Amino acid sequence: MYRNTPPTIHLKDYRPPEFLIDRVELRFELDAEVTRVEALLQMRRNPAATRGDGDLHLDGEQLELEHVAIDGRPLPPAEYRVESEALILHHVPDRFRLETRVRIHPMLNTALEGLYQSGTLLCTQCEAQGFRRITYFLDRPDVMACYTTTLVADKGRYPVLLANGNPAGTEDLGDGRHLARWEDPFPKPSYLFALVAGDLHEVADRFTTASGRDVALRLYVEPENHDKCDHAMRSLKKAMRWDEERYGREYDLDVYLIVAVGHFNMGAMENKGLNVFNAKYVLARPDTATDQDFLGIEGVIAHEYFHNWTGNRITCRDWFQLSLKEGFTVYRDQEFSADMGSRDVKRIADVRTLRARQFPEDAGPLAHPVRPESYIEINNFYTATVYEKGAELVRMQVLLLGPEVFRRATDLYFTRHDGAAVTIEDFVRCMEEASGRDLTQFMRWYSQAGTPELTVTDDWDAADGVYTLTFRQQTAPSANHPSLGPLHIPVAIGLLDGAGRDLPLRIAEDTAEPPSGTRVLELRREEATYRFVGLRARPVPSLLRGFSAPVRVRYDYSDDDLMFLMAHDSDGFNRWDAAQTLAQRLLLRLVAEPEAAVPEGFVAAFRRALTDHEADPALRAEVLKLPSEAHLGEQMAIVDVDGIHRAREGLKQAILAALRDEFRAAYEDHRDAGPYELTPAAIGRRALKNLALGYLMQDGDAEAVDLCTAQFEAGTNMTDVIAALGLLVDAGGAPAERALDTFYRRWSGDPLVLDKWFAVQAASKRPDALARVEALLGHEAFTLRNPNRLRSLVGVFCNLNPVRFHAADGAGYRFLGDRVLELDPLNPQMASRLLQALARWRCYDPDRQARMRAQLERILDAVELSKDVYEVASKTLGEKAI
Ligand code: B3K
Ligand code: ZN
Repeated sequence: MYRNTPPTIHLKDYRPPEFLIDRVELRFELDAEVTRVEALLQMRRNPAATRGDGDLHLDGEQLELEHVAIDGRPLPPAEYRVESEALILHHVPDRFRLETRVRIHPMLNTALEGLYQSGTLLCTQCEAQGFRRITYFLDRPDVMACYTTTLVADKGRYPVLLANGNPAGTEDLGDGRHLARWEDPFPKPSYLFALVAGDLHEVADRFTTASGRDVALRLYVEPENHDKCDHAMRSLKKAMRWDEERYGREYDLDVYLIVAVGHFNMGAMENKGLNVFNAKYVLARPDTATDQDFLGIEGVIAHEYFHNWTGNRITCRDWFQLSLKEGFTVYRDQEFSADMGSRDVKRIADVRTLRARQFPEDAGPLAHPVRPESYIEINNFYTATVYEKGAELVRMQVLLLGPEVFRRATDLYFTRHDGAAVTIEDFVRCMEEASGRDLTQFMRWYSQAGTPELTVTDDWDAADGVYTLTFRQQTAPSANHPSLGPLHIPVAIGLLDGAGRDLPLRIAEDTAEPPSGTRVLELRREEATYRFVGLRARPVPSLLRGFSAPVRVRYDYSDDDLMFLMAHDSDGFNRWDAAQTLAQRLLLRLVAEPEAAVPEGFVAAFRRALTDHEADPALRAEVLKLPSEAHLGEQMAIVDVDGIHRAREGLKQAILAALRDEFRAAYEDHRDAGPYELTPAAIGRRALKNLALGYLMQDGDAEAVDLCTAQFEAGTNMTDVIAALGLLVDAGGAPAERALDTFYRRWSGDPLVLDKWFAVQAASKRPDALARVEALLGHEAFTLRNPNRLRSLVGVFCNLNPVRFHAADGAGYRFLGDRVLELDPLNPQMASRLLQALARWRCYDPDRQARMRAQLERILDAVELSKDVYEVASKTLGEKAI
């Protein structure tokens, strides 16, 4: 907790560690109240380091030191100093064995960082800097060591004892306690350390690697969840096979363990050989989890598994390089999911996320490059920019190199850097060497904050049959982030003829046969012009196909062009994007002119999309989903909160009035005929059916309410049940209350399902949503101490219910301020995440701005603040430029 300004850490200050640690032996006497940790570290001076003051500085927080010795000699107090975040040993030899013993208190650990209690389990979370809450250490990723871990605990309370690596024996200690030893032969940074102890149910399976090694796979869950593990285990095996086939990467230990815990700050953690997961990303049964939950599990299981090579075997030199592992691993999991399901649907979902989370971040006070240059609290940098934009940077490199060359480049990366802690330059250098290309200019993407804008103009010369496209790129500089000059941007484009077919893309200078279909243009200058020759008529351009670069494109399409692309573009992503642009444009017009009519052409285009029985239902559902209120707000200089809500609800109403019969038919045609299936086709059918139900419920029509109630009552799968419940809650009245009651009675014993009950109420469109959310804070099942519960009520209200959160009286902001101040002493990471709902405060009208600002100032005035919240509040207010 900080009273004064906490220090800022800079990338330019990076120095290699003065000491290295070759071996780590840990012994834990586990107990929820008091755990003792003995550490034995084989240390030596780093020959590559510049010599400091001769002292050894070890990181440590909230540790009670009981014993410290060097080479077996206990140190007298004159030879060391304990500070609040360090243990400093004076004048240590060049090579020595350090022994420490500390006491820690898992039960009092509400920050969920280090060793903590979740239910009756004990578990750890060390990334980024949690290991220093377990023992004194050089807690930085470029110190890699081999670990042996011994766990001692009560046999009754903690029958299962897990740590990283391979099992290396167990013992009954005869006094009611037992012991388990684990050895991890692969050097790793401390952030990948993990242990778990508790009464866990084990689900076992096996995997034979491509080279014939046998790996034991085990999933550990609390006993009542034993029947919700199949999907996670299947996902793991698919991910293991995929990484062998696509990247030639095999698993390396004898066991792969995943533990599901109920209290977890984020999604999951890739600890070597022992992943710890938020239960939300493991447990699923069709009656408890939605299709999106199932897909989320598949993606996160794969993501953590892929980290074994991209993150664990090869790790980050320092935390500024976080995107080295996260950007690449997100790219890998996105591609895995695309291969497992529908590629276009996956790309649409990923771009939706990027635009909804990363673009606003990049345009606001918390903007930072994919490789940040400074931070106060590293936990604040696990962001959409580092993860999602980082993945886009890898995707662009794949596009520039082509898949075969990219594979050669990753082979080189894995061979060259195995066992090392490296930088983003090291990664890009492998791309350069494998391809022979110069990516110096491309590297700017990693240092440039802000979303580039690409303005496109065109010209048609009918006499010569030449179509000219001119691209102008610009990235707006901001206070802390200058513009670094033009970026190297791959722009995939197509040109459509009057019948909607792709034309050959012949540029005057071409010597080889040009591609017909898609051509990737590589922009390198502020402005670039391409002349396409040999055309008979003016084509319609399809720009940035597949979203080939994380930029905003400005091109003056006519509505007719957009409808044409919606119907004909061979690029599935751009068909969807054309529909989004069309709807966005109409919605923004309706915000400005509430009385404006909905053009007949728009309704006709929606009708075609809805009734196009040839098209994949999943894609149809995506096309028919209107841009979110938050997304529309991002397009306005001053967000008109109520105007946007009114326009969007009004347009849905108008679409329903015109297409009611078509929606009814779509609903009927896409009901599940047989038992629940988790195929892309079945998921797509349910998506379209529930989208249709959403439109049908738009005017509170009694027949629709009956249909919705019937779906809620009959539903055997959670996808259908929760979709119906959400719509009933939005409609309000007795049917909603009855359904909420039924749902609660049925599911109050299942925390993950109960989270959904909180979430649908927090997302409600009803004017009394905040009152309800406030009342739910007092509900017996609510607690601030469980991150999932907190996210489902407070997080959903503040982030996914813009019209109620941004109510003009500022009550939503006060509510948020209260929660942040209440939460900060307990769990700074969660408090700081929550506070980010105010990041875009400058985009609102003066009244709302003043009210948001007042909350930010009130928070900053608090006597004691965590670094996490201090950093976000101060940067958001912009008072202290960092
Ligand atoms: N590497 C972890 C995230 C750790 C967050 C620490 N605040 C999960 C992941 O990205 O796979
Ligand atoms: Zn990750």
